[in-house]
Amino acid sequence: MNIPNSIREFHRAVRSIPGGVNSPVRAFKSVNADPIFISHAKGSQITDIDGNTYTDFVSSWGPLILGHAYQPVIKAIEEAASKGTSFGAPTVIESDLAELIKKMVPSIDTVRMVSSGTEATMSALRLARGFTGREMVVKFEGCYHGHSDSFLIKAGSGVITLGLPDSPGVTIGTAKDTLLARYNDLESVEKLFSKNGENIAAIIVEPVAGNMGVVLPGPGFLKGLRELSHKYGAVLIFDEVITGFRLARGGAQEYFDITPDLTTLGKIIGGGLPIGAYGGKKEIMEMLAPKGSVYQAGTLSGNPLSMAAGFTMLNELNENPEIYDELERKAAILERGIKDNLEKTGVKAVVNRAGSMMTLFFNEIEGVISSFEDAMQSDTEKYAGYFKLSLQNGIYLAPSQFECTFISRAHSEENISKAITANLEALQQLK
Ligand code: KE4
Repeated sequence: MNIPNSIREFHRAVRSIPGGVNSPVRAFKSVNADPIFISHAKGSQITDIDGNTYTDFVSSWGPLILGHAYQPVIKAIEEAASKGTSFGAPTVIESDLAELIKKMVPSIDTVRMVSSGTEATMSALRLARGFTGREMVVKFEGCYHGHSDSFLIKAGSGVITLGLPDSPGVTIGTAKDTLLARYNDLESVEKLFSKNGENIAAIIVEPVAGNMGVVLPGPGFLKGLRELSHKYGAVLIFDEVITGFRLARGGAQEYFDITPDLTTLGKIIGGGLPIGAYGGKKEIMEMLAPKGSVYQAGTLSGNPLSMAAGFTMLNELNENPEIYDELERKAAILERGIKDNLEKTGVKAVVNRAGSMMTLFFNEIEGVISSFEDAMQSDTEKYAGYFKLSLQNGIYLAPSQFECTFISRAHSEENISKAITANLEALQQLK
């Protein structure tokens, strides 16, 4: 890889920014490589500051389901910006986006906009605690819900990517209220409830896990969580920051036909601008200030530029549901091609896919990867080699074994075919 400008800029960045990046996973540490600095992107193509162009399967970690610099989104942002960037006062576009979210996700009676997925999940937990008067939360090993203290316990994404089983700075007082269960293991949840049921405010779950790599819910898992939360009076929170509007117009809850009490959202609903949101049952949401007593606020919540970008992107998805069939078709072709390549080369790996999100695990497990424990048996060194070979072949993948490959509408058949060829070349060098 010829990236002298990125290397120079990284050496510059580390002098002013911790680790040279504003989010850890971007540092390429777990793939033992120097990070590339991006100049620009359009559609499925992303170009670094050395002029190397790649087909992008990171999609800014999920938001860009219609591809980079999608013209109607850019136009909406330009028009909004020309009228001012932030007012700290209500605007019409906030209701436009809130109503569209309600229409696409019927379990959401009202929704509060915030500026990140972390803010959304942190606020949803506070709301669930305020609504139930209880203190504990059940989360799952390997699931990542952003970096608020209560969730940095055996979290996924950058926490496992950097091998941090949990984070310094999270107090014992906080950690004691976070109970850990195993994904796809209902018994592990039932045990927690039988012991602490009367003090568990909420279960929070990624309905399809994307932060230990893609791990799908097994048959009955989500339904079992729904039943348990009903039985014990806990709030069921679906963290759909990744799956929302990605797996279906109504997200994972439509895809699996399970209705949570609260849903957290992000990524796609901001069209690539800073965003988060949480919403759900009216009786719960009404506890939020200023109507209720649970406090949450934000200077840039409902920012008109993020609202304009998000509304434009969601509206496109809502009015063109055939997009999901197209994403499914393209992702299935990529999955099939990779599986054929694994057959051809004999490389031991597992492909997990849900719609247009997937992960190739370099893992010798026989059968399905269905838990954090399974995923953690993956060979991260081999993934690092695969990542670098792919990059050399013009394919930009997540710089971590424990993230997602995202397919967008902007990926052409040719892009997918090229990715399958590049995958074969990389696997042949790895075997
Ligand atoms: P943000 O605070 O990063 O907007 O959202 C946090 C979050 C919450 N819930 C889920 C299911 C998420 O996946 C995320 C953030 N995802 C990671 C990557 N898997 C963001 C990338 C990064 O941290 O740089």
